[in-house]
Amino acid sequence: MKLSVIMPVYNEEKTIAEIIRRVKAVNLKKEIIIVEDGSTDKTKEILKEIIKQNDSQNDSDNKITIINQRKRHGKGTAIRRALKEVTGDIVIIQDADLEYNPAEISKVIAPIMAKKSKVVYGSRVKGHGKPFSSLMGWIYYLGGFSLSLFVNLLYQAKITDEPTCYKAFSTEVLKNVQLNCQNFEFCPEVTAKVLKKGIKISEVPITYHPRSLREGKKIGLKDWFIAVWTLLKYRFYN
Ligand SMILES: Nc1nc2c(ncn2[C@@H]2O[C@H](COP(=O)(O)OP(=O)(O)OP(=O)(O)O)[C@@H](O)[C@H]2O)c(=O)[nH]1
Ligand SMILES: [Mg+2]
Repeated sequence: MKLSVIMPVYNEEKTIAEIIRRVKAVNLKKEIIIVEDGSTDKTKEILKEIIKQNDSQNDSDNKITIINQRKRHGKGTAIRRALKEVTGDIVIIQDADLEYNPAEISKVIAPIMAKKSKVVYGSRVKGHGKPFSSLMGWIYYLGGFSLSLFVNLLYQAKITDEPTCYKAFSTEVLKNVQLNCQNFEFCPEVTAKVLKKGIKISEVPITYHPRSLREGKKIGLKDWFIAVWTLLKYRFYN
């Protein structure tokens, strides 16, 4: 089975080369689809260099496609754009920072490979057992915890980590979800629509190394409210 790794990228000059190296190191046949949105730092130049090197290596197990958009359109738009290029059997979302560990991708997609699940989320809650050391870490933890609770109440689900980045899907399922998201509401929208189709979301424990807003995190409080609204909207309308 082939894996498609979708990587949305905006201003990640510090981590983009390392995250691509780590994803390539995963021992699976895969394609990496990167959507970069007019970054204002050196991300674009670094990506150009990476694609040059990758093309010269002619590594058919690690095909990299880079889509450069002129303007910032948001993580959700980037994922929807990348989906048009997907040729693999399984899709996973991989952020371009180092918060999630690509060495755990095989573990996350294993239930899909084994045809036991169609959708699997990597759960930081199951992986950690306890929240993080900083105040900011706690705030983000509680934000995520409350969204998971809300999903379980509204959609009769049983998940522990709704806003996790590591969301893996059988391609056929993801391509059949009609997505409208532009920004970080990709997570609540896809969760809502998968559950509404009656598809079970399985979870696998994963580790997490959170970064701060100062270190480049772009999601914020506003996105929590948008997530709540998105979950309500898709529960009661369309
Ligand atoms: N192409 C694109 N990527 C974006 C945009 N905004 C954020 N990203 C990328 O989306 C990923 C997630 O952003 P983060 O700021 O790390 O947010 P997070 O808290 O990890 O968010 P989630 O994992 O989405 O819950 C990173 O790889 C960002 O570079 C955007 O406007 N366009
Ligand atoms: Mg992140």
